[in-house]
Amino acid sequence: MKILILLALFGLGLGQHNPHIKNGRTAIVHLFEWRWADIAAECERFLGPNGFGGVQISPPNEHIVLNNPWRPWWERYQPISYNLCSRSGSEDELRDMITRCNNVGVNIYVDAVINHMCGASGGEGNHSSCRSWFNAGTKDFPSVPYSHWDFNDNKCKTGSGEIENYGDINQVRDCRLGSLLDLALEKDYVRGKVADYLNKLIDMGVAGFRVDACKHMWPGDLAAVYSRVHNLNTTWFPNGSRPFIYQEVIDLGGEPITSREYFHLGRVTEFKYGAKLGTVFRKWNGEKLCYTRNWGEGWGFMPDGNALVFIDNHDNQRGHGAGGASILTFWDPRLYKMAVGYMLAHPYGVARVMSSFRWNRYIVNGKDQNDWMGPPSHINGSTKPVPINPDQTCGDGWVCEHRWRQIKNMVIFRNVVNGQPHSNWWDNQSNQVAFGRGNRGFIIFNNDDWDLNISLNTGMPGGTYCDVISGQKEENRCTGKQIQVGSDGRAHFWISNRDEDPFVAIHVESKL
Ligand code: AAO
Repeated sequence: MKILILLALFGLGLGQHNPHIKNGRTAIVHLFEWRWADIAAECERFLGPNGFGGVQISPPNEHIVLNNPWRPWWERYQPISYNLCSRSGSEDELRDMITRCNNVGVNIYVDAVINHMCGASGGEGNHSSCRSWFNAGTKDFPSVPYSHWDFNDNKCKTGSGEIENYGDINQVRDCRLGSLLDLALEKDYVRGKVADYLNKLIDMGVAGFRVDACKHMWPGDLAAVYSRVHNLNTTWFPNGSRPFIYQEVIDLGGEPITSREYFHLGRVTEFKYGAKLGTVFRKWNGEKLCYTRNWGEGWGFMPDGNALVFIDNHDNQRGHGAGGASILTFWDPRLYKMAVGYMLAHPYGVARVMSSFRWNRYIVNGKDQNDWMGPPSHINGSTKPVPINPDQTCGDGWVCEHRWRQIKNMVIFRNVVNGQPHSNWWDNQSNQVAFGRGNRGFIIFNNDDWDLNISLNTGMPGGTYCDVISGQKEENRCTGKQIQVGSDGRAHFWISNRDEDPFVAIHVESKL
């Protein structure tokens, strides 16, 4: 019996840190607000062929529909039920997408909003993505069903019923996050409803979950829910595979609730990563790229095996959540490409690439007045499809950072060097640095205001390599820079600080 308990705990503990990514792939892309039909097509035409390991999709459950402001992106974070129809499509379209992505080796990770339902002022009616009736005022969600018994109000001790102080762990977990009706996850009934929702998705073939707002749920309640979740669907995953769990916990220090409390349950989002790397590439607060020699745990980040890392996310690219002004996004493309390239070249963490939509930012006193704006939409509020231009970029306001040559090629770089150690570090004691990944890859950055001109040991086999930043290897030629590596592994690099992309990356599969 004891061994069974250990096995269960062990299974509960470790299995959920593994993203179950296939065929030597490594990176995840967040296709924020994409429709299921577009994700399915993108898996087949781009993500599979270019070695992306998985897609994080927007919450697929029924959510509120708002018109003040008009259809904000954050409708998706106000559940009305666990029916699988949403702004991104129907249950059938979701099922079809999961199958088609799995069939080309691209995993699907669902953004699971299980801490709460809609906002307290959500009103009454059927203004929801599947037209289910609800009454936020009386906490009545018949399509689950949930009633007022299933919410935390009696546990919250603040006057407003909302979180008023992040220094008080009971408030953070038992009161409303921004007036969102807080579910009583200590109740067996509620845990059962949440587990049923997650299990329906698991049985459809998803590989795991990004669990929203975990700071606001007691670890014990999450453990109880996770323990009820099925193993992955054996059509696509080995028997006994536990779902990959990565938990959104914003921990930049200074609060009693820390990421560490969630480590045993799955991976955790490391928000320090993007905030710090943004500061380094912006050269703020005296930060220099040469200081990143010990990047990762050396910078006080969580242990590698627990980390889910990213440069920006759907919140902090528009001033929500955390990270502040240092966060780099597609709005700062030159620095952003370097930061994403650095993340994908470095071995720390499971890396997630952001793929955004454009909105017309309108910043007043440092705050974007249009931070609420939803995805490219038709007049009737429905989300527009993602058109692919002849040059492989996306149209109609979809940014598709994951399709930018520099980022797509660094996703491939990360696959090629997977498992190789961080090696051959060099820096100029300022903002020119280089490092390798064993004998399979090498990258060098010039973020100083003068040219970089140096010969270095790359650790790579001799030969002619195509730089995958300024171009790539096509047939048997380089469309961008060529790097000559001698039989001693040494190569000469010249990078003007005026280059469009002042960094160079080579790997053994970009060798002529
Ligand atoms: C919307 C309206 C609200 C309205 C609500 C209900 O905006 O005014 O009350 O509806 O009607 C998203 C949007 C919200 C939206 C919500 C529901 O961002 O604006 O509310 O959908 O539609 C906290 C949570 C974190 C959360 C983050 C936004 O801990 O989990 O707030 N992120 C997730 C999702 C997010 C979603 C939700 C949760 C809700 O990614 O998209 O909200 O499902 C501190 C705390 C953090 C806290 C932030 C912001 O952060 O530490 O835990 O995040 O404050 O409240 C420095 C500090 C850092 C601090 C930061 C900001 O960086 O180091 O600790 O400053 O103060």
